[in-house]
Amino acid sequence: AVNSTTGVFQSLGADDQLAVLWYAYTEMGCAITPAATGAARLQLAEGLLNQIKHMSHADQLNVMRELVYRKNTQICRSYGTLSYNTKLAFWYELSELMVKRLIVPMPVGYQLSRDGLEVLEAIKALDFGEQISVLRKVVADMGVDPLVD
Ligand code: 45D
Repeated sequence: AVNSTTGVFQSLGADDQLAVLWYAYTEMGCAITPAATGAARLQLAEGLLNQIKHMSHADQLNVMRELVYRKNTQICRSYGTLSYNTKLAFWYELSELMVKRLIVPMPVGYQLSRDGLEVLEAIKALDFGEQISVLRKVVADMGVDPLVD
């Protein structure tokens, strides 16, 4: 179930992937404590997060789309140096910053596509540990591994 859900997630377009991640965050939000994500971990991603925080909303969205599409940019390469859990913590922090309006928010009344809804339902049907596995795989594949590219 973890592998098939991951596969279908990755076949979505960038906007659908970002929207599904957002809804997964809103559903899991309270289950993931900031303590679990680890302040130490976030320090490693801090430079990257600061860089993104200072961009316009349009650029912030672009950066997230480029991470999904693995564009070979400076940001995608520095993201690629992070460990799997730090990548998860990075996305978690981005959604926290969206809530604080420091990162481009979801458009009001945003409608997830049918495919996106299906993937979201598939993720919701998994148990918590499996959900973390799907999310970890998904964010691990984003960005660019600087040693490979
Ligand atoms: O205009 O270290 C659209 C544990 C449309 C413990 C848009 C853990 C067009 C160990 C694209 C929709 C394993 C628990 C706009 C860690 C449009 C440990 C914008 C786990 C504006 C770390 C969309 C942590 C946008 C976990 C901006 C499970 C979407 C972390 C942005 C989970 C979406 C984190 C974002 C999750 C989603 C983060 C930023 C699920 C982030 C989700």
